Amino acid sequence: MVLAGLLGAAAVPALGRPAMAQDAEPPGAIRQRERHLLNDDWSFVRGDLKSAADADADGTDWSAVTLPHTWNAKDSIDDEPGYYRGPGWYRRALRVDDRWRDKRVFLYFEGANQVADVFVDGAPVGRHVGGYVAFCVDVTDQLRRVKPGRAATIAVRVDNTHNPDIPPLWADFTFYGGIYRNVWLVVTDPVHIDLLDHGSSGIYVDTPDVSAASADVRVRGRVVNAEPETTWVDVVSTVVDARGGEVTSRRTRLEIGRGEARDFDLSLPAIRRPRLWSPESPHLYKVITVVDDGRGGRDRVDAPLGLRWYSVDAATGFHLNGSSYPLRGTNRHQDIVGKGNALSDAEHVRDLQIIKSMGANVLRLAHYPQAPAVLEAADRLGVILWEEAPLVSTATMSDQFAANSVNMQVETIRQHYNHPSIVFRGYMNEIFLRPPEPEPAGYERFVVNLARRLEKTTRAEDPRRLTVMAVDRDDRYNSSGIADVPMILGWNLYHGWYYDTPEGFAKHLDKEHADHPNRPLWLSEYGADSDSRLHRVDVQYLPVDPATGGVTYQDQSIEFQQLFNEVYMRAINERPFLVGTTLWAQFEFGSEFRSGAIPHVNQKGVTHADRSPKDVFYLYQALWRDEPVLHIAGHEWTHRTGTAPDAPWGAGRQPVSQPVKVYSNLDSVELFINGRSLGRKQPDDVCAATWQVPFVDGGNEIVARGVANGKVVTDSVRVAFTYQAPRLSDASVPFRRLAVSAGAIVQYTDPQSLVWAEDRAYTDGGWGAIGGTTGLMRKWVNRSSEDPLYQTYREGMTAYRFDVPAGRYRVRLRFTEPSENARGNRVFSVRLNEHVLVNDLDLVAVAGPRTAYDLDGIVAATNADGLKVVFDPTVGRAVVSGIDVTRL
Ligand code: GCB
Repeated sequence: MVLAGLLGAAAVPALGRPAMAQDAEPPGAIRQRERHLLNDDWSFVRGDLKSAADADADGTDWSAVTLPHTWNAKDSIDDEPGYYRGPGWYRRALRVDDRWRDKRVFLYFEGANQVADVFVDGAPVGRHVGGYVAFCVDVTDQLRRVKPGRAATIAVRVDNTHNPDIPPLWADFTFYGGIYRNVWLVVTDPVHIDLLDHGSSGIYVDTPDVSAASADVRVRGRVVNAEPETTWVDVVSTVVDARGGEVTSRRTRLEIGRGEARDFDLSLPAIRRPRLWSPESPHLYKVITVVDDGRGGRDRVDAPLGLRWYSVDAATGFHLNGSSYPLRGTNRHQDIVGKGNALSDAEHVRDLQIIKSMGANVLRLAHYPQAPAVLEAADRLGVILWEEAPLVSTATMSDQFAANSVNMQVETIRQHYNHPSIVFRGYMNEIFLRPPEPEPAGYERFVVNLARRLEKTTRAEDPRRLTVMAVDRDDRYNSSGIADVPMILGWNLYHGWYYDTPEGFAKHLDKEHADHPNRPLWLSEYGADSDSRLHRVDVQYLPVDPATGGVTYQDQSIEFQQLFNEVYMRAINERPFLVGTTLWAQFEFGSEFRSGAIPHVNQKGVTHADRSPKDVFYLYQALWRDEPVLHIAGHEWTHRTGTAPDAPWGAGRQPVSQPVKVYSNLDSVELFINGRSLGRKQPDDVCAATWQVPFVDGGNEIVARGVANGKVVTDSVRVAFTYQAPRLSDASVPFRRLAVSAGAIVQYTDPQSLVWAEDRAYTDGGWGAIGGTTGLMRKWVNRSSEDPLYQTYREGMTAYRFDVPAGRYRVRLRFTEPSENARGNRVFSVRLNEHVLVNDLDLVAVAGPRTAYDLDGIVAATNADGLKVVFDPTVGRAVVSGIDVTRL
């Protein structure tokens, strides 16, 4: 859309109602300062303009956008590698209100990724570096040049180009660009509480001493006098309780010269028998600070206040308000796949509610500071936070990188100082994961020194919080000395996923604990990817490659993720020395380069990207919540297939025994299939109970039943089961259809609910592959959303055989070239019995590498031969990803 010409006054939208007007009147009846949300009526163009003045000119293809906005919501999830990293411009008209004539006017951005330059009518008013915290610019002088009632053009150039001096540099999440958080217009009197201290509220509340008996509150801040003469101001800080009643208060008087600012520091009379803040009882007070010059110049800023005290101990973990308090929870990115990082406040709050409903008491904000709405929700709902600066995986050995890193930490601390939910402050994640190549001399020393500097800054800025750093499984953290810098060391461990078996992580933690008995430890990440289209009947650990120590196949089934999390939770519960544990991750999130079963998405979420819980969510709920939890861990496995291998010839369709698991914190649970009880079981130490359930061909109703506090609790799920006879020509089980996911150890359910069975070797009378080896392509598939079907494959087989009865069959074949093979390096022919389906198929030539390619054919089978899909290689080895055989 092209917006013609300069936006005249007539086109300028009216501002909404001041956001704070509905607040209760504070003591002294001074309202909070005027704030207007400025999210509407922006225009956006991706790319650069020659100058800010062009934001006012014709000739650019602007499109209308509403904030929060990112330009990478879609290009980060398409088949094309990479996403746009460069500049984009936003502009908006702002009608200048007559009432602002003697006021100060500011623009407050909650976040823009990652460098933002702000202009008013072409004149620069401020620049901010760093994509994950707020910044504030004073636009008073520029707006004074605009006639009241006329409009100014606000233009913002935002740039998310990779910049070696701005963290984060490389990480497993997408660096979406844009003004992806709220923008506010703030109007104050000339005498006001400072807004320009690193984007903070200007008020810093401390609780130097809190106990059950009493709490000390100290309030610091700075008052600015933009009047043309010296003035006296009264500053009053008052603590009010949840009902608005005054609890304690103190005042002071300041003389402030014209154009000057003065600091104040108020120690309020102690609060006797305070109501404490905890995740179970997140009681909030409020600190209202008012300045008044007695001549109409006034300002007010409110800050949340939660009274709690805590400590950490290497042997006994975390303590809150005097009691041992194991922190159990999760990690979250600000991300919704398809929307990127441009989440509304309501979406942020919903995420926190989900986390709370799972029973988590702690949340690590990975790997950067998150929106104000997140922190407010954590205060209110009761979730302890670990907040961290976005130094991830690597650093640039430059003074500017170090300076930006320190500045980001200072901004984060000052902006979020008053949130009682924040207890932990981090500043690095797996910083030695990807050193620059080649690694410059002195790099390790640089990184360790940067950590020391960040630690020192954090302690100086925020002496009452606890510092923490997350590291990956690498000796370098110990050998370099960086592990000793923070107060707490967090380990991100992926035993059983990227390497080793799941139990390995407990051994690792035990060794660390024994080697460093005075170092408090946190399990900051652990997790496994999953996809609800993938299921594993006999779930087991992944085989470990003896040569590399890595796993040979990544089982992304829902069932493996459950097993993995159970193993971890069992070991976690046995290790009281752990300060905290935070699973990876609460929600699936966008990571452009990722290529699991759902490309561009990190699938380790215990909740899907759309926020629906995976079954494993209930493992945590059962473990962590006191309310009754009873959940069949099979709501995502509603279509199954299988064989009764020992069924006698001619016996018809037999029940097939497959496991069904229930997560519950009830004493005992009874499971039923189609109305028949399978007995009662007691959930184990990780709240799991599993039954072998005889599924019949067709519909099955599974019901779990328990009793909690005298009340019956149930859960149920319907499962459509497709029986496959062990011998396909058994007339008592007329053959219908059989689909196989070549190379897979899991079942795959396609969009039509057809279940593609696990691959297997041919057995007489049945079906399967003759020869060949299986493989898993760790790359996304072009031109299909059925990635998991195409990603697994078998190659080098001579045939797949199906010993079906005589008849006509439709055969659908699914192919992809899994390697970066060039054209001509793999050429093969495919026959359906004697009938040639394709000669000299070269997948790269017909489709390209890693691209879905399908062939269908019809063939007649005779009793003697059944159906053979024969692969004849001309060059290299034949490959196939799926075969679907339907009787016509
Ligand atoms: C990690 C990182 C995190 C990744 C995660 C994963 O160790 O800290 O950013 O997303 O592993 O899933 O690989």
